[in-house]
Amino acid sequence: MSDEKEKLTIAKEDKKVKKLNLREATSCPATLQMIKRMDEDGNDSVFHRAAEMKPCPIGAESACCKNCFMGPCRLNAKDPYAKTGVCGANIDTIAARNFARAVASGAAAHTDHGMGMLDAFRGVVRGTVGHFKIQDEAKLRSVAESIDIPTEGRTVKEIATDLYEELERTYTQVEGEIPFAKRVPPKTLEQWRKAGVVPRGAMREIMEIMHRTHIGVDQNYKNIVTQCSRTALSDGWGGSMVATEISDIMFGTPTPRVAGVNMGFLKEDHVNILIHGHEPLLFEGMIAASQDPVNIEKAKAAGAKGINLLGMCCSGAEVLGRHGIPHAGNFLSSEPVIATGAVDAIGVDVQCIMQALPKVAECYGTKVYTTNYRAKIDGAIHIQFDEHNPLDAPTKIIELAVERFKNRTVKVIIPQRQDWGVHGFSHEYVTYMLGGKFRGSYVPLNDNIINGRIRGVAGVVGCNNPRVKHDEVHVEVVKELIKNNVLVVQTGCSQIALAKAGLLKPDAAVLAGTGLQEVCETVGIPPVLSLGSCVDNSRILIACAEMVRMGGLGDKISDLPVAGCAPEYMSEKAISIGHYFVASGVFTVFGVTFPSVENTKFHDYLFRGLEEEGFGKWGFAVDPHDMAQMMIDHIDKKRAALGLAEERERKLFSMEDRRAAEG
Ligand code: SF4
Ligand code: MSK
Repeated sequence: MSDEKEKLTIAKEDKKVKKLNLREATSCPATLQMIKRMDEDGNDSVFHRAAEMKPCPIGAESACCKNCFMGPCRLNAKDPYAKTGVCGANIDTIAARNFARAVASGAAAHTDHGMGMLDAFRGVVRGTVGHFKIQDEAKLRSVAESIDIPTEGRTVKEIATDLYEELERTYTQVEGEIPFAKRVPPKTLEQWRKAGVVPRGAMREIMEIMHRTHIGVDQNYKNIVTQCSRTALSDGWGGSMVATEISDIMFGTPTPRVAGVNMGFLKEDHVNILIHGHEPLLFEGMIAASQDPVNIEKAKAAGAKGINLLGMCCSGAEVLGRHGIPHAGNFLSSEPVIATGAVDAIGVDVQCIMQALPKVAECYGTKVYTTNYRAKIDGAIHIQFDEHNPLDAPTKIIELAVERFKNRTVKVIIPQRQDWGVHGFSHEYVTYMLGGKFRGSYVPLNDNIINGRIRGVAGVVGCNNPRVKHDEVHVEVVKELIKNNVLVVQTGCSQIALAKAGLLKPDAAVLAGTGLQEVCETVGIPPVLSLGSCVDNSRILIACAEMVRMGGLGDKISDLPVAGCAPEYMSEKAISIGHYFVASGVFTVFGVTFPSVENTKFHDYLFRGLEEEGFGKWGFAVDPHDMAQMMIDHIDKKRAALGLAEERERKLFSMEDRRAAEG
């Protein structure tokens, strides 16, 4: 190549590659330190790739259809009704179908996760699974009773067998209502029945949505949204709820415990193993294998002081609350944590595992081990996890991690950040903490909402997305909410962001408004409660149902002064979660971008029409303060409708008040 031509090529390349502004990428100091290291080492990360990859504007606005091969058809989001697709599909149909397919994929991910849990539970019930067993019999009984399975005078095996068979219907049933529909407040269920959205079985709903979004089938956006609701509800009150409840029954219902988050929990002198993904089975197997004296001895023989386990993403969020295992970071930290050089093995199962991990692992001398036949990755080593022998794959991974520890060649740099907080709230614990062992109920929560100390409750959940500054939006939304006396409950990567920001500590109550602060100090809780992984959003649904059942806040979920948001979402699962909250009656605000075209009938239906029909509705904002304000306004609207706009508590008049009143 001539000099001139070479210069031109380099100039072109420079123009193409937008430089990543590291400081604007993340508000997490540990992640920043590691992406700087990656940058200096010439390795790219999700942040670098996001800077280089401009989102396709047509796809981003859901104005593109690829549902048949006469297309792809691109409509103009600025003039959405100017054109149709080749088949005549208009913008409302195209956007609704795209949205519906995201709901289907997200719901499938959660329900398949739940199915994985049910597979293991079936093995436990039938005695074909080694090591795992039913650890929480009280939870087994309460879940069984909630769907009318008799428990009085029956053995654990009898109840568990019936529960397994009943919950299998969540997936396979072709007519009728999914079992957990029995937990839905009666007035909400009545409204679902009228609207035709009570799920039959998840497999049927997901199959039907894929059929209805095929070319030439459902071409009425409202009808498509109805099936979105039915499918999303089969996730929230179906697949996700089964996943949560079975995990609690098999591995124990979480109770609050102090646990640590961030990369500072890696230990240079230990064999560090990271578990990343979603289903708790691999992690539970790994916990047991890492405590096996034989495996500990192998690590010591290699010169390590022991085996150090850490979680990542939702796998980590679940065991953080259940067992207090430290958490290394949320979704966008999954590459940076490998760049520490301290990770000796990364075991992954399903969901949110970036294909880039094996390459980053190679750069820092470590390995990624896939363990679920559903999720293999080029460049990773596959060691199949078998729930019948749940310690086998973890033991192999430990052995390979020990080998890597012995042969570490990469300089280890561990960011010195350790953030402590309280994790592991569950709907059961919220009952207990407010009323004690014998008077446990949601009455004190409802009372504090009625008397105005707590303005309302907000769920702040979901992923990270490199299109916005990592963690910052989560943290700012939550700070604004608690300042305004809104109690916040959290799941997934969002709660890890808040844990890193120190808001999961009881002393974070000083950042709350006076009413919420008073409640937190009396009960001894933080103003932000961490509930677990993505599937544990089902705990929020159960809490909403319980608030309705306790009375004083209306008779439907849509009456409650509650709201939800996913400020940095990125996954299709988040769309399914958002839509099951909306269909359940909750106002739900998303950040980053929204997959619909403004000024269209479909968009208006999601953002306004659904509420008119008695459901919740969608909202969208990019700025965290706008997001919080939208939620607060909605909470106030619901309080006003319940007649709670004014503080109801008796106010003692001071002398000054008396003088003012007497004029
Ligand atoms: Fe185009 Fe219609 Fe085919 Fe979609 S289904 S790609 S709008 S022709
Ligand atoms: S892991 S779905 S990035 S919360 Fe559940 Fe985090 Fe979102 Fe994955």
